[in-house]
Amino acid sequence: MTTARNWADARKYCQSIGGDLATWGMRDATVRNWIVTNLIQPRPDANYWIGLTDIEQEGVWKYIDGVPMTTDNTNFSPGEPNNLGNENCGHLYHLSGFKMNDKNCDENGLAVCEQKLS
Ligand SMILES: [Ca+2]
Ligand SMILES: [Ca+2]
Repeated sequence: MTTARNWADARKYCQSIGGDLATWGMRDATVRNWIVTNLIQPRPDANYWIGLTDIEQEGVWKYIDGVPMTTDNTNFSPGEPNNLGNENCGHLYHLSGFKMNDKNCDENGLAVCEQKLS
């Protein structure tokens, strides 16, 4: 979570440490809120990439583990995702209390990585 990167590089970073951008932890509101409160709010000046994208098909949002977006497993701000100027990557947006937003994948953000425990 330390260096700002674009979405693809954030994903590569997570994979390089044996995980991927966060999926199940973002779907579960309890876990998501814990992450925001304990890991993200202490550094509220940044945006945080998560494993949610409509890069394959515009407007069809999916988690990178293949789970489709629903209203229950996301918390987009009202009016989002809005694809404003072609936004295909999901992040937790510092200007909206770290609710979800779609953002241009080339912009910089920190990575919320997740790792499976075996
Ligand atoms: Ca889009
Ligand atoms: Ca947006």
